[in-house]
Amino acid sequence: MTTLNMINLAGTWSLRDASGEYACDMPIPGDAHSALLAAGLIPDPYVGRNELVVRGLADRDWMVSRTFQWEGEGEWYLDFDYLDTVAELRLNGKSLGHYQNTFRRNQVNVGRLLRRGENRVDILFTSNTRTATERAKEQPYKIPYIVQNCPIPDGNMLRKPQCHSGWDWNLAIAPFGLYGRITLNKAGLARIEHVGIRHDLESDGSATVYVSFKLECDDDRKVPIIVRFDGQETRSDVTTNYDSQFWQFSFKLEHPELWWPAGQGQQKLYDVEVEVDGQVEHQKIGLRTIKLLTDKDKEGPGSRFAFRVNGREIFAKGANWIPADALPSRATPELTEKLLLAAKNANMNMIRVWGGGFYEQDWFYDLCDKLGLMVWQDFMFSCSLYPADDNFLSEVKQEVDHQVRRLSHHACIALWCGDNELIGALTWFEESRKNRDRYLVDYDRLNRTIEEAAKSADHSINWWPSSPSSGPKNFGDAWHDDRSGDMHFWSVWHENKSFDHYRDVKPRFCSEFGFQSYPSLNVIKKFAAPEDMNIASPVMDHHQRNAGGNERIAGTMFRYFRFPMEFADFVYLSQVQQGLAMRTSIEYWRSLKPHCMGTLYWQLNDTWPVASWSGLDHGGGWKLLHYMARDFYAPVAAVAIPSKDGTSISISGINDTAQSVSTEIDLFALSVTGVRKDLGTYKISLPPDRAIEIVSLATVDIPDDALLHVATKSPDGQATTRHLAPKPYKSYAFLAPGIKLSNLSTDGALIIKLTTERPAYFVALHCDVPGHFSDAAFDLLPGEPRTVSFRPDNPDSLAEAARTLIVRDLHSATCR
Ligand code: BMA
Repeated sequence: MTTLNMINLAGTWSLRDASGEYACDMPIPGDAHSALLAAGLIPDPYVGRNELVVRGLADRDWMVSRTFQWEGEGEWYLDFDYLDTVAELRLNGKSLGHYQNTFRRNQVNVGRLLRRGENRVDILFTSNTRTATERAKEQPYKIPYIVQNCPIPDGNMLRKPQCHSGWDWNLAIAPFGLYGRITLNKAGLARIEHVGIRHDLESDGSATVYVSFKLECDDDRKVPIIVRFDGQETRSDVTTNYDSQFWQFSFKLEHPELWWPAGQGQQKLYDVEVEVDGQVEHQKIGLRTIKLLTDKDKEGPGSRFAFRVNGREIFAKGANWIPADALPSRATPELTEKLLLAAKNANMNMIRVWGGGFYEQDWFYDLCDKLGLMVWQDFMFSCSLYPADDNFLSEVKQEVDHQVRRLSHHACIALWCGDNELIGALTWFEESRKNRDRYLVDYDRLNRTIEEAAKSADHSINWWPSSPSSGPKNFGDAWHDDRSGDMHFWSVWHENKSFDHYRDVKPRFCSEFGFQSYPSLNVIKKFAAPEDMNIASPVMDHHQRNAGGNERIAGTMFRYFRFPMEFADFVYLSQVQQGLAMRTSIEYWRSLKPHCMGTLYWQLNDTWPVASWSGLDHGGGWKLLHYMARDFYAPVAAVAIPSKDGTSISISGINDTAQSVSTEIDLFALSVTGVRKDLGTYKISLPPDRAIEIVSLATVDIPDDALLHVATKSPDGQATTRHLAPKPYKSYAFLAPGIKLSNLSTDGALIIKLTTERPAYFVALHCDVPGHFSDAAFDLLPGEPRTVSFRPDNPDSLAEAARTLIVRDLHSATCR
C-alpha cells in the first residue's frame, strides 16, 4: 500500500548477475533463486541432484533494481529489513550505505538523492559465499564450523541464516534477496515503535494494563497521541524532541481475560492501537505472565527447568522449528500457518525457533499467539564457533536489540535463548580442543553481548544462555548430563544406542532429540524418478544429509523389525520406527512429571524434500510421526513403561489439564491370533501436577505371542488404545490380519471404513494424490472397526484417490 507519506517499493524488480548471463524479473519480497526458477533460467534445486547445478549461483555478484515515481517534498528515509545479506543500496546511482546483517532493520535517510519524477533504486549483492571465505581468511585465527554439514564454507562469518550453507537436513545454495519490507517514508513525522504491554492483577479481580511504546522523532513539536485498548481510548498532547521517547498509558480492565497456551485455556487477544501523526500501529496482545523456574531441587540431582504460565506450571510439549522452506519466497504465511496449525493439532503447546534459521516474521508470532503455541526463541547462532571482535559484536548487539524489542510484546514468547549448541561446539574442533581458553573466552564475550543487549531491550524476558545448557556459567556436557537445565539427548540417533536408552536418562527438559525417517512416498515422487526409488540410489543418497543416515535407518530396522518387502514398505517402516523412537522417549519423560517438564523433539518440519528427523513432510503433509505425536502428546494418557531388566511394566497416568481427571484404564494382552487375556481395569483420578504409577505388571503375565494393550477412556468418553511390544516386533509371528476396506465419497472427502479379523499394527492408508488422512499409524483390532477420512488437496482428485487407495500395516510391509 502506498500513501501520501509512504511509497511501498515491494513489487516486481529486475535481477541480473554481474556478467549479464542471467536477467529476469524478481518479486520483492523474495529470493533470487525463486525468481530465476520462475523465469525458467535454472532447474528446480529440489529435484534430483539439481542442487549441485545451482549451488554456484551464490558465488556471483548480483544486482536487483527498480524505478519508482516520486513527487513529494522534504526529507524521506528508506525502511527495510530481511536484507540477505552483504549488499550496497544505491539511489539514483549514489550509495546509501553497505549492509551485512539479515537480522537487522535499517532506516536510512536518503538526503537529497531523491528527485521529482522517476527514481531508481539498486541493491548490489556481493557474493555471500565469497565474502564469507574472505572474512574467514582475515581472522587472526581459525573460527571453525562443521565442514561435513556445510558444503558452502564459513557461513559463521555472516549474519545470515546459518543453515543456508547446508545442514544435516538442508540443501546448500546460499539464497539471497530481500524477504521483508522496503518502503520509502516521509521523515519528520513521529514514528511509533515497539508497542509493548504489561499488566498487574488487582486483588478485586480487575487488572491494570500498561501500554508502552517508543516514539522516534526528528524534530521538536506538539503531537497528539491516541491510544486505544479494547474499546477504551486515551488521548494526550505531547511534546516530542529529537530523541526517542518512551511513553506509557494505563487502562483498567474490570474482567481481564488471560492468554493461555493451547490446551490450558483460551487465547484471548486484545486489540491495541497507537495513533500518532496519522500513523496507526495496531497489535493484538495477550495478557499473561510466563516465568522460567530454575530453582534448586530440595532433594534431587540439580535444578529444575519448567515454565509457569499465569501461576500454573505447564509441561511443554512440542518440537523444533526450522525455516518453513529452504527458499525464503516459498516460506509463505499460508504454508507457515499450515505447519503451526499441525503442531497445535498434534497437542503441542510449544515450539522452539532453532538458532540456525531466522528470527521469523511478525506474522509468524501473530499465528503463535492465535494458536496458543509458546515460543522458545533462540538467537541465531548455531553449531559453530564465532568471531568476538568489536565489529562482529557490535552487529550482534544491534541485531539483538532490534529483535527483542520487535518481538517481546508477543504473548507466545516464553524464552530467549543465547544460541544453539555453541557450548558443545567448543569440543568439536581440533582448534578449540587445543586452545579451549581462547575459544571459551570468545564464546563468553559473544554470549555476554547477547545477554546484555537482550536484557537492556527488555529486562523482563526469560533468558537462558544456550541450548543445551546445564545452567548459567556451566560449560559442561548437557548432551549427557540430565541433572539440570535443558538437554539435547542425541545418543540414540547419533551414537546408535537402542531405543531403550531413552529410559536411561531423566531430563529436566529435553529440548532436542530425534530419529530420522524418509519423506512420504508422494513427496519422494516429486524429486525421484521411478528408477531412483531404491534406498541406495544416488538420488536417495543426495536427499540424505546426515553422513550414515540411511545406514542408521536400515540398521535400526534390522534391530527391531523383519525387513520391508519393497521400497514403499521401507519408506513406511522408516516412519513407523521414527514414531516409535519418539513415543518411547516422550512417554517415559512425560511419566517423570514434574521432574521432567518438557519435551521438544527434533524437528517439526522440513525445508525441502529430504530424509530427516521431521514429523511433517516438506509442504506440511503429516508423516506417521505426526499422527503418533497427536497421540503421545494427548493431554490425558496412560502409558506402559518397561523396567530396565524387562521383568515388569509400569502403567503410569498423565494429566496435563488444569484439573484432576477421572479415567478408566483397561489393560489386556492380545496374541497375534487375537486371543485376549484381561489384565485388570482401574478407575482412577489423575492429578494435574504429577504423573502417577497406576500399577506394575509382571512381564511374565503377558503371553509370549502377545502384545500389551492399554485402553484409556478420556473424560469425554473417547477411548484410545496404545500397545507395547515387550519384545522386538521382529520376534512376533504376525499373521495376515485380513483388513477389509470400504469407502465412499462425500462432500470433498473419502470416508473409509476399516475392519480386521486379527490385530493389525501401525495401520496406514496411502493413495497417489496429495491430501490429508484423518488418522494413521493406529492399531486396528478385531471387533473394533475404524473410520478414517481422506481430504485431497485438490477436490477434483477424489476419484483418483479412491482408485489408488491401499492400506499397509506392520505385517503387510514385512511379511507378504
Ligand atoms: C541438532 C540440531 C541441529 C541438527 C540436529 C540433527 O543438535 O541443533 O543442528 O540438525 O541436531 O543432527
